[in-house]
Amino acid sequence: MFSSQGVLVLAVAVVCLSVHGAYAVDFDTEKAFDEVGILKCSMPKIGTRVRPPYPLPDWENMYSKLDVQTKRIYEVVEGNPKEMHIQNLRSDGLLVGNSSHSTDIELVVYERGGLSSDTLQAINSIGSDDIVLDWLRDNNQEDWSSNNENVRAIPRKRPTDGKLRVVFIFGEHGRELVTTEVGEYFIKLLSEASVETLLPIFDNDRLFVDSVLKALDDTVVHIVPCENKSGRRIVETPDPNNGKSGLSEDPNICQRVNKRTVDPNRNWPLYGGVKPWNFKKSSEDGPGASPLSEPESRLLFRVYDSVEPLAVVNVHSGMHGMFSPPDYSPIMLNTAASLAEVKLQSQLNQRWMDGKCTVGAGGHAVGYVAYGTHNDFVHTGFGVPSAETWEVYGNERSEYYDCFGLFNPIEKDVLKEYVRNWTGMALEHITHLHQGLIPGIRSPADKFSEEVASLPEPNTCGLTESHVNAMRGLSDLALGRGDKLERSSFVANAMASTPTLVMPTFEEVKPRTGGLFGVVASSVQNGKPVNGNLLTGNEALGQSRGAANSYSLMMGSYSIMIFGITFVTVSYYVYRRFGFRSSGRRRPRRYRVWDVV
Ligand SMILES: *[C@@H]1O[C@H](CO)[C@@H](O)[C@H](O)[C@H]1NC(C)=O
Ligand SMILES: *[C@@H]1O[C@H](CO)[C@@H](O)[C@H](O)[C@H]1NC(C)=O
Ligand SMILES: CC(=O)N[C@H]1CO[C@H](CO)[C@@H](O)[C@@H]1O
Ligand SMILES: [Zn+2]
Repeated sequence: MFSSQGVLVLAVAVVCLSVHGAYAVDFDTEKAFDEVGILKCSMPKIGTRVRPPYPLPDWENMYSKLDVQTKRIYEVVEGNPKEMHIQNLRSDGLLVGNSSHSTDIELVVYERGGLSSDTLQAINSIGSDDIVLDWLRDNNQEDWSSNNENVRAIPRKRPTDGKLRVVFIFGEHGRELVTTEVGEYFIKLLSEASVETLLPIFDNDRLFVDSVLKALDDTVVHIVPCENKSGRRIVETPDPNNGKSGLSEDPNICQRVNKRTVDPNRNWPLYGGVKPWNFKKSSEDGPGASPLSEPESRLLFRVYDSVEPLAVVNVHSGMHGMFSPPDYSPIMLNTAASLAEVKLQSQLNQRWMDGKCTVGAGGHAVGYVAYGTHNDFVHTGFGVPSAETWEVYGNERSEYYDCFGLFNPIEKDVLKEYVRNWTGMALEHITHLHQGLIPGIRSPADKFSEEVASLPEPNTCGLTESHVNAMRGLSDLALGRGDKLERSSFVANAMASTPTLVMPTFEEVKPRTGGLFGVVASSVQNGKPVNGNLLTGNEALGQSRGAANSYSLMMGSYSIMIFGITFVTVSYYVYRRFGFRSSGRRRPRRYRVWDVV
């Protein structure tokens, strides 16, 4: 004889058992963050739920298909041959079986006042895929995939205090249509940049518009309006499943990866091929056959190698955010440049996005760590001092297959406002860079400017007490507060005491599943961090050896299972007795259904 409650509990037990089989391991991120002292940050969740049938892009009146957009961009550039140039670059990419996979990108260059011979020479001498193959041959990929001490940035030929060379990348993921709209508008606005055209963007602030134009006089802007053309074409292909729920296959509009299910933002050498601990086979972020195997990554590598930019912005959508490296760790870099950057990003966020953006380390702010990313390699491999990821729009309350609405505005005036605001943001970012506000770019690498020092302390993801202390010390130094020597050594100590949190990888978590209530004790072996371990900066550097701290970072799979059964059973009885009550507590965003960067 079974009561209905009994049947329910039995069903729950079966579900828990099968979930337990599928995900036999878990890693308690929250607990790890608490142990290492990561400060809580602002992660606003933006959006409203839309029910099926889901909206689809209006290609006639609102969004533009790739070919239409490309044609218009050529027209804009050809209308201003003195200041603009466009180059089509091809990569034959890799050979798979008997077929080769090639792709191409457009590279738009803008230099106010006229293209210099130096600029044109850099563009015209962008090398072939051989540049990439030579680098791969000359560099040990095991060093890069473990980010060890042999890793070296490609040396620069140009100084970092001359012309400001910046690169903006749009359309790395096909479904993020709003990004290519921002790119096209940015190109158009640059082509006719003047006091008259910029005043409406900057609220008629003449003084500020003058500083923007002054910055542009000293800047070369490089724009890739659509990095992933084939991914984008899949998204544009009509699909009978589009806009319907209850699908057995992902609709075209949800396409992120390229045709070979490789994500071009996991195909780079830093931590190349490393899978995160919670990697799922079916997931969207395949790293590819090997680092730089994909034609898209190769093309960008060739561009950076020749242009030698000082700043790169990689524009995505799926949420509102502004991130800096690293993507591979939830803890931000503790350098003057990173700390200044998050202060400036927070200011931009208030001004242009009413504070909707999550600001901070990529590996924290998006809710997951990622390996082999574009920005981490741009920062470490090309030594680009400022490598930012911008997430320009997201409806985080949209349903799973509402990919158009999740990644893109669905109303025309909203799209216009986002395009305008992020273009303003881009111009203001360039102005900051030109004014030397990010240390190391047209300014000393270890100092805050007075302007940055005067900005309020940001509520930023991936900061610890050490970051806050370093930020305060650097501000005191810039504003002449306190004893100079004492403050300098305070900053040095704060930076040296930055904790490191090494997240476990897929391979390392797997073998540790054994044991009832399995708890993984972490330790330091010969100064080498064992993954899942929490180390201080000094320990990670191997200066403090053999400290055998034990933390229980993992909840064993059995405890999850038993917890699950108990929780659901108790919840059920509580529900029967008292009904649901809204607790008003926001669940922190962690692991999203679709990846955004
Ligand atoms: C590749 O070409 C060779 C020779 O033409 C053929 O024998 C082989 O089956 C082809 N492989 C694939 C995967 O098509
Ligand atoms: C765009 O910027 C304006 C002016 O700063 C601001 O009022 C508006 O709310 C911004 N739009 C969004 C979507 O945040
Ligand atoms: C992300 C993406 O779709 N990239 C693709 C761009 O186009 C070529 C053509 O197939 C693909 O090889 C890339 O992977
Ligand atoms: Zn993206």
